[in-house]
Amino acid sequence: PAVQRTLVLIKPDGVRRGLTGEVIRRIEAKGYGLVRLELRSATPELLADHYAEHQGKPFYEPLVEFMLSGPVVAMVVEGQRCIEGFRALAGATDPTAAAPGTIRGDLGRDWGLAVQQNLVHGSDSPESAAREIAIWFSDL
Ligand code: DAT
Ligand code: MG
Repeated sequence: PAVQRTLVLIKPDGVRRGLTGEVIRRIEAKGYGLVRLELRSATPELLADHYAEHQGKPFYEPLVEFMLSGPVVAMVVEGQRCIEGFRALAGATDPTAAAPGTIRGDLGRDWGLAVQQNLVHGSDSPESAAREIAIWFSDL
């Protein structure tokens, strides 16, 4: 089925910088729907699950520390091909390289830190989306 759900996070830098509304605006302007939306505090256990693929990488510890540095906005977004579509809205992982017009390209930059503070997370495949939605919203 072409209608998909994806897990979107506004990371602590996005919440701290007051960009929550701007990110939601872009998702809604694209025509995607919000299934769930919650201000949440991550935990080390939840992040170990969420970022399981990155455990052992040099940026893993700073990534987890960053994700624990403040609240995040967790969302389940729905729409036709929204997994690929939200990744396109978000732009490349490195905010310096991310294209203008994208969330990371327009609003993010390199802060010279050990981890890329790039404002948002979006699931990268249907398998990741199903896994991540279950991690953040155990009733879905
Ligand atoms: P994405 O968030 O674009 O899916 P990812 O899953 O490869 O990227 O990495 C997860 C997060 O970890 C990413 O948003 C920022 C951080 N990160 C990834 N690669 C990094 C690197 N080489 N140096 C610093 N931080 C990195
Ligand atoms: Mg990823």
